[in-house]
Amino acid sequence: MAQNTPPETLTGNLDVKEPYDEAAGLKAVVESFRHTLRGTGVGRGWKALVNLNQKDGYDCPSCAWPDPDGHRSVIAEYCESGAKAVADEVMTKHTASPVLFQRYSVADLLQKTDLWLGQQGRLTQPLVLRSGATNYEPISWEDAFQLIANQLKALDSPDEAIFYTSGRTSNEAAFLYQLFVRQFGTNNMPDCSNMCHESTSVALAESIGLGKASVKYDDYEKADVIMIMGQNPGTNAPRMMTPLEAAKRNGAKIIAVNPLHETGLLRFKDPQSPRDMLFGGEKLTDLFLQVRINSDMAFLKAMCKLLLAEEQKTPGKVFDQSFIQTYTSGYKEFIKSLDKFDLSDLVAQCGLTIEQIQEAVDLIRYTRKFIICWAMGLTQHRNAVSTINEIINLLLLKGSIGIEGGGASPIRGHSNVQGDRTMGIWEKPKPEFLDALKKVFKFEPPRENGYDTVKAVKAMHEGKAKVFFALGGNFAMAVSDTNYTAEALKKCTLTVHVSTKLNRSHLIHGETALILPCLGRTDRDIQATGEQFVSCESTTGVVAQSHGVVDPVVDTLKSEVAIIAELAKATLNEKSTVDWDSLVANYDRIRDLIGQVVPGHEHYNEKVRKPGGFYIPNGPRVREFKTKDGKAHFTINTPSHHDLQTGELLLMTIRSHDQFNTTIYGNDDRYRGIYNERRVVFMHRDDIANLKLQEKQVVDLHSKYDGKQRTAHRFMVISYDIPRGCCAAYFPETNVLVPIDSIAEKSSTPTSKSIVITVTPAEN
Ligand SMILES: Nc1nc2c(c(=O)[nH]1)N[C@H]1C(S)=C(S)[C@@H](COP(=O)(O)OP(=O)(O)OC[C@H]3O[C@@H](n4cnc5c(=O)[nH]c(N)nc54)[C@H](O)[C@@H]3O)O[C@H]1N2
Ligand SMILES: Nc1nc2c(c(=O)[nH]1)N[C@H]1C(S)=C(S)[C@@H](COP(=O)(O)OP(=O)(O)OC[C@H]3O[C@@H](n4cnc5c(=O)[nH]c(N)nc54)[C@H](O)[C@@H]3O)O[C@H]1N2
Ligand SMILES: [Mo]
Repeated sequence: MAQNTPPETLTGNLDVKEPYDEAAGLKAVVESFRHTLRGTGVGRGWKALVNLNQKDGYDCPSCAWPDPDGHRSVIAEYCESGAKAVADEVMTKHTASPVLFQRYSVADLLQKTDLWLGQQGRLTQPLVLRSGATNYEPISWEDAFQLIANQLKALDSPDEAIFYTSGRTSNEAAFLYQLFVRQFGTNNMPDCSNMCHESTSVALAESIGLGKASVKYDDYEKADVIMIMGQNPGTNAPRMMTPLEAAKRNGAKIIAVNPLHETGLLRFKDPQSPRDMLFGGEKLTDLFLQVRINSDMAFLKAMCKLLLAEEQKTPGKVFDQSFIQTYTSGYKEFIKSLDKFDLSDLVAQCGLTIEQIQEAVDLIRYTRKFIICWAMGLTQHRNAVSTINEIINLLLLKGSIGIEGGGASPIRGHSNVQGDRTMGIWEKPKPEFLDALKKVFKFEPPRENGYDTVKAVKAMHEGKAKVFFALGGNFAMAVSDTNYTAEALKKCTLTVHVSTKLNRSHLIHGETALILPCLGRTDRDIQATGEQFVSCESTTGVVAQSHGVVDPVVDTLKSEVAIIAELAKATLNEKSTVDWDSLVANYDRIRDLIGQVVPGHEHYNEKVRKPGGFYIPNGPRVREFKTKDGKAHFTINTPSHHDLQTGELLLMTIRSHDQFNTTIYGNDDRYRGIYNERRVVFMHRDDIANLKLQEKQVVDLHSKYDGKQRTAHRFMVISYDIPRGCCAAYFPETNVLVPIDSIAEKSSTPTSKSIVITVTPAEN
């Protein structure tokens, strides 16, 4: 079988040091500059950095954390992670030009690491891998569009095509993309959200009627207690540390719930605060709760039970009874259901003591100003949707939804993943959205639900889908069950990737394959009527402009908007009711159309030009719950047990400090003290001893599911402070272990954070 995974070889240079005890600080600033300026040319790198997240600059491509509502730091609103993402995009020294593809065949490139692939720089020209060919070769834009259009038109049904989206696509490109795909005739629009915060969207829609955060940026600074669950903000949302620090200065308490003592949760130095740089940063976490993997629901239930006891002691003081009566349903049933769960069982499940949980309860007992935030540590489990619903139960008891300084705060990942969904990138579009499309564009949109990512992989396997088109991302590496997913992609007649950088998905291809190079977030975008900007939505629902600032590395790149429009023209011909050229010429015209279709985006052009952008309307924020009965819902959820057999461990697949999803910036994970190696598995020292393994021993990891064994070869054992029975390793290398059928109930998100594995000495 041809290789589908990154090479399973070790660097041989692993170095392990003590984990950091503080995040950011001078070291991060130095790292940022080193990364940005290395290879970018000082002028380009600097220009890119100073414009990052400024009100007239571009939106950081690294994460969906919002910009401050008011003051912004003068130099730049950036962090180490953003600087690395920018450097990755603006690098000029190397370009992945056709010469590279002449020199290396696809088979050669497959032998390279993901780090090496990314280091080849920006893609410069459309490339085609023709049926049976060994190397990609240049193709004109026109021929590329014609080739795709011909294949799409030759399909028996539009549902035989799949159109994936990653989360960097702007609102303007996303809106045009879904319009093209629906005019073509399918809702097969899986996106990275399916693997990310889908569980959040499903849970929040069920319980509070909107799948988005109920907090605003400023709420952080007004909160009394902030509980951070299943998230590593120091690495993955470093700019969130600034309001957390401000909250602390205002007297807030922070609770962290995580199997790992993540550095960013311990202490933080704001690289933009001279005071911090001189005097040392803030101790962030007041109460660290080292839970077992996937025991969060048991922990939350234990909290609810202890809070109920407090409420019974001092009725009306602990729960917000007036909020509960006016705005919620299901309270009585929920309270009654708590009797079914034994407190000591719950406490034992999460691996904490009752005193620790009581401490958390004491912190929130008398306050309503309570925020809970969460990320992948909660969304990627089988019972993820119910766990998130349990978060809402707790917030509803406290009346913490729709008040200043309180609320639900999922922290989204990709910088515009939330906006893409708002623009209609969704395999399950709402009938109202389709009705609006029909009215404005005068066509009959398809009404049947399309494929999510997991269903898309299966459809390709089964021959039900034959063309795979990706607007960004790295599907083959991001989706679970790497070998299964790769085999699915290889069965396609055509795979197409619109990309900024070379990645492994270009090498795991259908019979014919295309790479279409596009402008990135940092690039200036000039069209017929002049320079254009795009817009993005942050995790708190602010829509703001993003202007590219550097000249594209070559002039052959097209914007995502232009690529979609050309493809639509070539595919739909006279069938389309849209004047695609005029939309590309001036993106204001796209925004005018969005304003007619998407609620909250009326007068889009005017509102988005206001400095800092605008908040889109948010029901829960004003206590309007768009559920069937107009109330916020208490739900009854049951914790799930992982009955591990002897020798089994529960694996979570996480990010290192030197990666952005599947883009690897380097082999270090500085905050966790790991240098020069990614193939490591973090284990408790007693588990290492019990399994008769040694520190730094090379092992294979196996998962068994539905009678099938999957193996990830060659990882080095690291003794780490992690609960017994739990272990951690980096994705994407461990995605081979995540079975395609192991998905969350209701959201179908792969269970990337709870995989039962065994660990054995490496075969060779
Ligand atoms: N630099 C950088 N920034 C990024 C990204 C990146 O790769 N690099 N990716 C972006 C994207 S798309 C996303 S979605 C976000 C991801 O941001 P995170 O969700 O922070 O990313 P992960 O590394 O997956 O970390 C999950 C965290 O949850 C914890 N965890 C795992 N399982 C459990 C559990 O069962 N319970 C609890 N309580 N905790 C658990 C882990 O120990 C870890 O701290 O970051 C975004 N920002
Ligand atoms: N085991 C495991 N698997 C996971 C996760 C996990 O925690 N564990 N996390 C999941 C999560 S949260 C997510 S969001 C997914 C991520 O899945 P994806 O979004 O599919 O993956 P990325 O690595 O973010 O995509 C990187 C590629 O996007 C392209 N790119 C970058 N910028 C642009 C741009 O501006 N335009 C275009 N067109 N292309 C661009 C580059 O070519 C780059 O190689 O992975 C998921 N997979
Ligand atoms: Mo994500």
